[in-house]
Amino acid sequence: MSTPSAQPGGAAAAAAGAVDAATLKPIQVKLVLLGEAAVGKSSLVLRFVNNEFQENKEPTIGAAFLTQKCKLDDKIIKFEIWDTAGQERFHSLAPMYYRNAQAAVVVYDITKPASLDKAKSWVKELQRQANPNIVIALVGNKLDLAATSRGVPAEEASAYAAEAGLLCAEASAKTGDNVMDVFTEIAKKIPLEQLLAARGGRGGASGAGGSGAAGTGRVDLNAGPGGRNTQQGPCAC
Ligand SMILES: Nc1nc2c(ncn2[C@@H]2O[C@H](COP(=O)(O)OP(=O)(O)O)[C@@H](O)[C@H]2O)c(=O)[nH]1
Ligand SMILES: [Mg+2]
Repeated sequence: MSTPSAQPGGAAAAAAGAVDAATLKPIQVKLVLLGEAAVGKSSLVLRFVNNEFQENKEPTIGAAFLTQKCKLDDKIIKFEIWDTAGQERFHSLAPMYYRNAQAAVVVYDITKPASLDKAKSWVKELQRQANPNIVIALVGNKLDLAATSRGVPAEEASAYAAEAGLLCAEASAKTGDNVMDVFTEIAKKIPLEQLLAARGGRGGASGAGGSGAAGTGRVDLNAGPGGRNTQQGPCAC
C-alpha cells in the first residue's frame, strides 16, 4: 500500500499529517466510578477494558486504575478510569478521584433499591463538588437478574436521571449487555473539542489521572486486589 504524496513538505503530506495528528493523539478523559460496594463497578470496568467477567470478584481496596482507548469518529479517547471502593470507610478518599474528572459512572444494583439511594447521594455530592461540566451516567447494573429479582423499576431510575440531568442506562457486566454503550454515550457527551483546545501544546489533558499510566496502550492496573496487568482489548466506542 503506497501513499503517493508522502514527500515531506508536500501539501498532501501536510494534510495527511494533520489527519494523523488528530487521529493518533489520544484525548485523555478522566472517569471515576462511584457507587455502593458490590453493585458491580469493578465488573463493569473489567467488561469494558478486557471483555471479561469474574463470578466472585474480590472487593476493591482503595481504588484501582485502568485505561482503555476508544475511537469516536476521527478521535481517539483514552479513558483513564478510577474504580473506587464502595465501602463507607473509603468515602473520604473519593474527592481525590472525582476531582478534575470529566466523567463519572454512578452505579447501582437493579436488585437493590438501597443502592439507588446511595447512587443519588453520590450524584448530589458530584453536583456540589466535582467539575461543574462533569458528565454523569447513572448505571443500573445486574440487568441479567431483572426477570427474577428486579427491585428498582427502570422507570423510577430514568425519571430520576432525567430530572437530575444524567445519562442513564441499565447494563449487565455479566452478559456485557449495554456496557460498551454506556462508555460510548459518555464519550459522545464530553466536549472533546474543548478538551483538545485546553490541552494546547502540553500534550495531555489537564489534571487527568496523574497516575503514571503507561503511554503504550497497555492497561495498567495498580492497587486493588489481583494486581493483574492486562493487554488492552478492542473497544466498541
Ligand atoms: N449477576 C450479576 N452479578 C454481577 C454483575 N456485576 C457484578 N456482579 C457480581 O457482583 C459482585 C460484586 O461485583 P464487583 O464488581 O466487585 O462490585 P463493586 O464492589 O461495585 O466493584 C461480584 O460477585 C460480581 O461477580 C452483573 O452484571 N450480574
Ligand atoms: Mg470494586
